Amino acid sequence: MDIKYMHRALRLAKRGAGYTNPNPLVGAVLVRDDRIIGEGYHEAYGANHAEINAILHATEEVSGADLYVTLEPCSHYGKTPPCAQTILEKGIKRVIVAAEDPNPLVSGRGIAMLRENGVEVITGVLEKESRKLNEIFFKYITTGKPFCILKAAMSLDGKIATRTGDSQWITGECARRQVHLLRHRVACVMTGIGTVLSDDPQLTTRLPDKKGKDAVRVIVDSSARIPLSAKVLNVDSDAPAIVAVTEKAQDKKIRELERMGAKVICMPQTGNGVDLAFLMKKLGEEGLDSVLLEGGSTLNESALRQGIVDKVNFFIGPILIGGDTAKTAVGGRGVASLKDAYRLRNLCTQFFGRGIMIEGYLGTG
Ligand code: AOF
Ligand code: ZN
Repeated sequence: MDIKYMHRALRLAKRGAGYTNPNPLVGAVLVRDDRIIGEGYHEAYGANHAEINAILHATEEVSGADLYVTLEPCSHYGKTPPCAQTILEKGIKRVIVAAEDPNPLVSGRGIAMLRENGVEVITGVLEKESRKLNEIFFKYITTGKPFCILKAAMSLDGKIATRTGDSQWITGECARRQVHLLRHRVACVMTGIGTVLSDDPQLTTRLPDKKGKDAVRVIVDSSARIPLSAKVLNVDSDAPAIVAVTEKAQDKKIRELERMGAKVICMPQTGNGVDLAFLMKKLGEEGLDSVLLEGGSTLNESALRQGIVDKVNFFIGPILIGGDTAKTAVGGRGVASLKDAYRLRNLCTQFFGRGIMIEGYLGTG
């Protein structure tokens, strides 16, 4: 029973995807006598927390009911009063929690507050699923750095383009739609100047029925070579563009970019190129909790080498391209010895049309 209602709460939580950043996705279900009497989710950043929406939508008195919630109820005064307090006031008798809130302002205090006041609290129900749903929130709230997903579309032999640079389209419609869902989900979409010059992408979210929100477009461009006519700077979007440059960029060009409404961030130059870890920190300070890296082979390799990538989503189309000079998903110098290879864990695969997506996590966390 606990699992059934928590599954429902997780499904509700997902409806907030793309709208709650940098806050978590949370769902809540109120149950009495094996009947749902109220449900809700966190719909948008700054709006009611999930528990409050479930209470507000309840079709009957909630006192004595059970509350299933995918994240520990909060105990702090933030944009809204503490949910744990409302739960106590409403006389809810049992609270079933999927995952403890990693927010240092809460982390266990919500559960403690409920228990101290006589509410039965059960924890860890579908915890893994809840943590995965909020992997962005868990990283961002504990480190202040965005969760970074490296996405690449490639042939079965690992090429992201032919030797002439032709890359449209290696994967099918189904996989491309999934990429647009990812763009909707994250705070930023990031690419390099090489991709802007060769493909002139828009990096906006284009889902059927004009659904979805645009992410902030981030262009890594150390010398500020981006043409003022580039689509990423000119698309009609509520989300701004950020151009990440180094001191190599000319002041005049920086001013021109700023006049067009772009934000310019100046990154330090490191021995190996631009300091992407610094850029991640800066984006985090802007409240941006996640980055979908849609770079070319050079940027992908730098990102991996500098340790900013949390997971990869490799979309593989059922074609073979070949060619010694055709670019692969991860370029640069690469590692010399297999012991230095980037190893992925928690692998999973998914089919998209005739293509396949492989997901894997980096790091040891
Ligand atoms: C949410 N939605 O459903 C729950 C949250 O910025 P505030 O005041 O809305 O508080 C955000 C914190 O509240 C968030 O970091 C998390 O720790 C806790 N729980 N947040 O936005 C919710 N349950
Ligand atoms: Zn709350």
